[in-house]
Amino acid sequence: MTEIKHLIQNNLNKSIAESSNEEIFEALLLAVKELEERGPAITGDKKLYYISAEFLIGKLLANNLINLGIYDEVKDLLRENGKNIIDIEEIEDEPSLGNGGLGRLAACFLDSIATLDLPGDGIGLNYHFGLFKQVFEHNKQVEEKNPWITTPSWLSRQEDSFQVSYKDFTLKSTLYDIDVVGYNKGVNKLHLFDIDSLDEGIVGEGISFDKKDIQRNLTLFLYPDDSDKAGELLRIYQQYFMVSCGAQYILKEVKKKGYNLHKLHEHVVIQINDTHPSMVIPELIRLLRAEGIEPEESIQIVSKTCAYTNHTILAEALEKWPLAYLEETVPIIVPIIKELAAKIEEKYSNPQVHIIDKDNRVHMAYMDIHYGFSVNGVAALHTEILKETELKEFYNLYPEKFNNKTNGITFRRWLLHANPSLARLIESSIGSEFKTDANALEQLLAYIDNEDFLESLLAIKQEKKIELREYLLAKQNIQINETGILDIQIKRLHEYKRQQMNALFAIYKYLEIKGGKKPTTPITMIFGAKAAPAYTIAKDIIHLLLCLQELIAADPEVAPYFRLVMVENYNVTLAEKLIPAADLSEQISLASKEASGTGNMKFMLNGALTIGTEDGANVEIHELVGDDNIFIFGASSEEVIRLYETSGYRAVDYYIEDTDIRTWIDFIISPKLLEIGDSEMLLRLHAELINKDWFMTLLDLKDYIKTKNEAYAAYEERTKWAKRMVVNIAKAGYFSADRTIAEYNKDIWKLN
Ligand code: GL2
Repeated sequence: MTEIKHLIQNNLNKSIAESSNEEIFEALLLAVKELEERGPAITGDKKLYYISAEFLIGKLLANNLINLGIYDEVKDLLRENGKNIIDIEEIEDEPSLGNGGLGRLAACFLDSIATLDLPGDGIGLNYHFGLFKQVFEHNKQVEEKNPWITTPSWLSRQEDSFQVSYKDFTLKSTLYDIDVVGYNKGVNKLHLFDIDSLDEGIVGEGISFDKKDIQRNLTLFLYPDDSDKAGELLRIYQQYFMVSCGAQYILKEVKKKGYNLHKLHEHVVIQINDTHPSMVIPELIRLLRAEGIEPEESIQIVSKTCAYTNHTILAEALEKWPLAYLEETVPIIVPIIKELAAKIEEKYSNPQVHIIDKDNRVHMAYMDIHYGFSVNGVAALHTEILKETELKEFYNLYPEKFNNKTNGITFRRWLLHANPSLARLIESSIGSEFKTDANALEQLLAYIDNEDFLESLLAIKQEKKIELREYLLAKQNIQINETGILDIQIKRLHEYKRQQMNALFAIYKYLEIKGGKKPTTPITMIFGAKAAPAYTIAKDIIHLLLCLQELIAADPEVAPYFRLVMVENYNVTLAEKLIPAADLSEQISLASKEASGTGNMKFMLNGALTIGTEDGANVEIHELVGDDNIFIFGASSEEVIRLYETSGYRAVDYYIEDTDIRTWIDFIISPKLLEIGDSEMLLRLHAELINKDWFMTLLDLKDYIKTKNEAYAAYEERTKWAKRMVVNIAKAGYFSADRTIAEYNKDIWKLN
């Protein structure tokens, strides 16, 4: 009997055939954990700590079985006993520890770090109810808590515990670890800090709770509503808890290994993922001083240990905490922050680079840049914008600190697990090298004229659409048409990502069909997105999409040709079903605003063609696949930045001057939609688009419609389309997170 079979059997008190799917899932989870415990811990002289508010890790069972190299064995074993591994995978609740791309990136990175055999752990928080669960009621988003921690669980409680001091009280941490197993390699850890005094019972209606009761609410939710002061303070409490526990844990490990704290940077590198963990800098300085290290030296040590990744240029996402708020919550590090700020003020007169601004707000990113040794953006264009525009003054001071690390994704989850049929086709064509070296996918270009290969590729896409149709029908009672083109936009809801532009396309298409112009191939548009609970316009856009879904489905003149659906509670699990089935990948952010995007890479790898702006990593996708294999439209980032600088965009001008645009926008408040929807929400969105439109929807709308019609027409030529799919898959190797992590290690971390 093989090891895994033995372990599963030990955890069941009956045969596999007699056990329920739930029992098998639990036995498998325990068996996998046991194998991981036995696996080799990855060690080395220097270790990375990746600190992040989010780790959007997705379900772990299949992922870990794949990485342990026993997925097929377990699948066969279950089948022999009349069980289907897919049904067992369904049992698992998806961990709710992330929000979007930034959190998913952190998860892909942990996978690649372990796979490349680099010693590197994640540090974060154990949010019991995660982000939130999205449900739709009356065509509106409603938020509910999302409990995901079950027994047994991937979390293993540890002995380590630390004190974290706030102004009025102290909290004692507990630690839960999740194993991170690399592909056929060793094991790192994801450390999630928590408190025992948490009280899940304080959550009332929806996701409401007393934001001031920190000892009971600290780790309830990721990104609790910060639209009022209590919410902002709670976020500071959370962030400081994460970094203080993290820093104490790091120093404990270093001391245990007997390293000299004066040489911390030779043994530790801390990657600060966006600004949520920035307080690790003053906290680590504080702790080193408590260990007896001189004030100035402690600053020098920390500056050689910390590196910062910027993930956005959106001003509202670059955190600036009022100094008064920090004094109210974490006074213990305020003198250090002031000291760090004063040193900069002494050195540089330019107020644009000062950490504390004239309104007494602390700019977390600026602290990271001054007191870290590396600053990176997440795609080539993004890094250029940081250097030339957003962080220009800092680039002038420290050109040597700035570097680019174009994002990547783990092909284990996004190809091997999400699309095993495609992985098999690839393997049968070019061998298995691509599983460990993604660049080997380029060999697929040799198959571009191979009719059998192209047919197989199209057949797999079709198979995935049928699987998706069945899944959505069973899980969400959503009907989609598996014949025709599947056009998908899945990502967080934000005006800069311009789901509203795609909604206006839907309105245009609906009216065109009503006018008698029927598409030759049926069109299915799928959306998936959560809106931040306090983001009013984002919720209005979801409302519009859901109203359009209802309107179109109920219209017999249109429904046979055109469907729009919005999946509920979009998450990693749904992404794994949607992406392999997609034909068209919507990456339509306003140029300059999407730092990178990573969904774009997942779609490409699965043979979807991109319709997108020259933004983020789309630019690099475009370069790799060439003009013929992508649909690019819209204003360039230079044009957009100029328009912002000169206040040269006025949505109302488009509305007044272009009758088409006016028709589509006014449709939002047409009797048909007002009958279905909430007039306040529709009227507000209508007014917003005409009077504000901060992300320039109308600037690119017509070009978008024209380009999407071209893409739909191109889809009709099936063989030509299949060849384009080949190019996209073949060129996706560059976007392996293994490549990204190898670059981080070579340029920043320098782990052996
Ligand atoms: C993001 C960016 O918006 C996104 O473009 C990028 O791909 C990811 C990962 O680098 O980071 N920044 C951010 O705050 N979130 C992102 O997804 N939430």
